Amino acid sequence: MIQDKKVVFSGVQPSGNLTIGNYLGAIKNFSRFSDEYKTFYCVVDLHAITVRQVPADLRRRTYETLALYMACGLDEKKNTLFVQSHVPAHAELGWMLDCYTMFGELSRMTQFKDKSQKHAENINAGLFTYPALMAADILLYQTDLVPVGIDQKQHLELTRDVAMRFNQAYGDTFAIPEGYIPTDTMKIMSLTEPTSKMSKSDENQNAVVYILDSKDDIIRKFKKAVTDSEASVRYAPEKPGVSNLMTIYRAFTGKSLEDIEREFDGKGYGEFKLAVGEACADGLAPVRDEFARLMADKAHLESVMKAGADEAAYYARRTMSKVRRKIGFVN
Ligand code: ATP
Ligand code: LTN
Repeated sequence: MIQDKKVVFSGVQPSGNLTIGNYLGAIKNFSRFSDEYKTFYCVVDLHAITVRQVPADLRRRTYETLALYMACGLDEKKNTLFVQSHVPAHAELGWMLDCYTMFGELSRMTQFKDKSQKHAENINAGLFTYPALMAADILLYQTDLVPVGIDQKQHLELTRDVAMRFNQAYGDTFAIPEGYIPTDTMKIMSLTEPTSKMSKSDENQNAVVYILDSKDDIIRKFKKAVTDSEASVRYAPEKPGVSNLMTIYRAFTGKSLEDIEREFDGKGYGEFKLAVGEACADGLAPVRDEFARLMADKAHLESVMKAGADEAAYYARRTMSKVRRKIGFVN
């Protein structure tokens, strides 16, 4: 709690082009907290280097991720928007929390297991301790609520465990955060392999719809989406492809699953997929336009990230002085 307001924190890695999974699962929900909460939305570049990045791409994507936050409705006057590496306290508390996070706990993280398989040539220590840095991000701001997709649930539980362990050892230091996981869109699936998560680092371009894809590309990708041979628009566990398309259509139109089943009753998948593609492209059009406008003014983006970092650093300092004192570091 900061100044009587509850605190929201979330982050997105500038590690690739953002997808409609990032949009529907996370960013689209961020702006709903702007009025009633003190909100911190961070571009987590320190996390992104757990996987090898091309420096020029990392720099460009850091600007792009910030611009996308704003294009998705986050007003810089109502939200603290900043870049993780601009507030050194993240790395500092990250190190300290490494020392309160167990090897066994980190070994059980499914994201670590997945990413070590995918990047077998670069299983670095940062990839392993990634969740302790994420805990630092969250705990630095005395966060109450963390909006994320379901894939981050395990990391959030670890964050809570670490915070409780620290509080138990030293007395109340950190607020214990809760996740805010949207039930409707918590896991958008790949279009080509609908039993796995749509991921911005997928190599298959047809599997992933990017927020900034053109209307033509979006429609083409949905046309190619994997479905099944039953030819009926119905939401069911044995129909992961169709169910995923229905989830996306629902998110962009606000229609219920029953309405959607009725709308496409007796119609083929061709018509259905076109409707999903159009709804998605039209829903994203304002975001794309606003993004282009924002990216044309780098100086403004830089002033937003500077002001955000100053504001974040102020709150981070308050937590850090408490933590230093409790651990026993000389002032
Ligand atoms: P990567 O593929 O590089 O691991 P990612 O696409 O999972 O990245 P992150 O930056 O790790 O993206 O995640 C940003 C936010 O988007 C997180 O809150 C995450 O839970 C959410 N998110 C990512 N993919 C999806 C998805 N397919 N469905 C719903 N939410 C998602
Ligand atoms: N681990 C998250 C990104 C992330 C995050 C955070 C999300 C880093 N720090 C703090 C919420 C709160 C991911 O991979 N999606």
